[in-house]
Amino acid sequence: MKKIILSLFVLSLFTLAGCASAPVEEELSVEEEEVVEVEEAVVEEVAAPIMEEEAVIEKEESTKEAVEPVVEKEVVEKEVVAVEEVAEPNKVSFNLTGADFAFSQKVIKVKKGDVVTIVFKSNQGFHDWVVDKFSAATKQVKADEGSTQVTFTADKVGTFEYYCSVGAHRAAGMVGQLVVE
Ligand SMILES: [Cu+2]
Repeated sequence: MKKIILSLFVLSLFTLAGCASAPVEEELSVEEEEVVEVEEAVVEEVAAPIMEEEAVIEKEESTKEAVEPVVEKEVVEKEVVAVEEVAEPNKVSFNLTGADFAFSQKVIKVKKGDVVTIVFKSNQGFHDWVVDKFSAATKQVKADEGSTQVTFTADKVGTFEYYCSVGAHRAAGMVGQLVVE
């Protein structure tokens, strides 16, 4: 009887072991595969943002390379402009008088870019001082009116006639030459 009970017990153990162990192994292996798959997915998920970051960095670098030379050029141009703006223009002034029918000075010489001021007064009669090329003209003044003046920039090279615009004074010879060198 003991042998039969023992053998039944052993048999039932085998059966139990067989029933129990086989599914457990399968379940474990399924779980392990799932874990591996999840881990791979996580790696891919983590890797994707890194690759995106690298792409962004490359983009930023390429953008910087494209932008930087332009910015430097602009700065250089600005500096040049600033130097030109800071450079004081040369200022020159001439005192002229008018009479019937001539100016006290027949020739006025300046340099291109000079800021020219003509201080004009009449010693006799009614006169003014005009140069069309620079749209410069004093007021017309009488002998007892004191001085008047006009300022302009001589920004063109050449020889330009200045004259008195009163009546026929110009035709009468009330002219001179503004020479811009
Ligand atoms: Cu005149």
